[in-house]
Amino acid sequence: MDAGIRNRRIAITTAALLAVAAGPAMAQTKTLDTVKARGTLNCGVNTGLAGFSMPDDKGQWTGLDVDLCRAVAAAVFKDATKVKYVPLTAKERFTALQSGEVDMLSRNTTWTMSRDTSAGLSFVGVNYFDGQGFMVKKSLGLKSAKELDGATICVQTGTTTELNVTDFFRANKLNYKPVVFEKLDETVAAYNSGRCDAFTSDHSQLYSERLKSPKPDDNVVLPDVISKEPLGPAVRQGDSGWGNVVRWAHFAMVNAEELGVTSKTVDEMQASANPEIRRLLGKEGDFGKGMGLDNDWAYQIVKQVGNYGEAFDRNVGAGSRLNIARGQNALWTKGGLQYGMPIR
Ligand SMILES: N[C@@H](CCC(=O)N[C@@H](CS)C(=O)NCC(=O)O)C(=O)O
Repeated sequence: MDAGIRNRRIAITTAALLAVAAGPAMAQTKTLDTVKARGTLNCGVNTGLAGFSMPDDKGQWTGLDVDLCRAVAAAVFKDATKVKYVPLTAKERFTALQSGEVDMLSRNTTWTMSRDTSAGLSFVGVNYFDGQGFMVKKSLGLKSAKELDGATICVQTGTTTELNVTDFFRANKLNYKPVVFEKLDETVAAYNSGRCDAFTSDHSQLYSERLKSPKPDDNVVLPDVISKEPLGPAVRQGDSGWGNVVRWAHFAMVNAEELGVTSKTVDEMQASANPEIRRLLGKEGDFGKGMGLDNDWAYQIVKQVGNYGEAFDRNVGAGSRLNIARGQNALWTKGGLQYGMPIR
């Protein structure tokens, strides 16, 4: 082998080894260390979406997305209350994450390729599988979105919703007139006042807004699902150590549900002989340490926030006013898509 090539190979190999050696350590000195030093998690959430993220009159936030912020705080600080909620509109959310104003986004945000690649974000999971639909006045007597030819449709800017609605009408060779707003309140108000025939958004949001509307029963959500909207948390690109914390906080909740570990049973489950439960709860292995946390990281999540099923039920499911069926958000063992990667 020619000496020049050999030297180059050695140099490349050395650089690769150094990168591998530096990789995990570097990742962990980023957001995780910043968050630990600050003592609170800055979590970007929706400004107010029932079931997902909503402040009450005392400023207490609840919702499925809020619970993910709480889970991360429980894993990092052993205290789910150490969260500063930063309400963000659809348009503001990505700059807030990119600029460092928030450490993570947990805000009904669809994981798309452009956002995950060129927008500087990194999606780390899906905490709610959704799809876009339409809400219309019951008095119109419509049965399907394909009957919306010529309709005026209220839509919010800065969302995937805008593009999907264009695609849907184009693909079905139908016409429509978009009325676009920057804020959700304006969009919904325009629909409620009769300025638009339909309001289009993710199905979960349609149910949430229907509930808030002056006369919920006057509105129907059409059965059509015109897109895939995998909603999930995102972190900044290039911060994989921090991404791991958020990703595994979600998986811990899903795995806990699958293993039957709830906020009520988690203490007694610490004595379980089931190896999967023992690893989840930090009784065996160093799974927390591998992320820069203590090994009871998932115990704290389940104890303080609950498993995924508990969070789903109380926020959006059978135990909530929204009463949304588990559907695609059921565990994979029950015909759904929620699947926690194994802790081992
Ligand atoms: N999942 C879609 C839509 C998410 C979204 O932001 N929806 C709007 C309503 S269509 C919303 O939540 N608005 C609340 C706000 O901007 O304050 C996306 O990621 O683009």
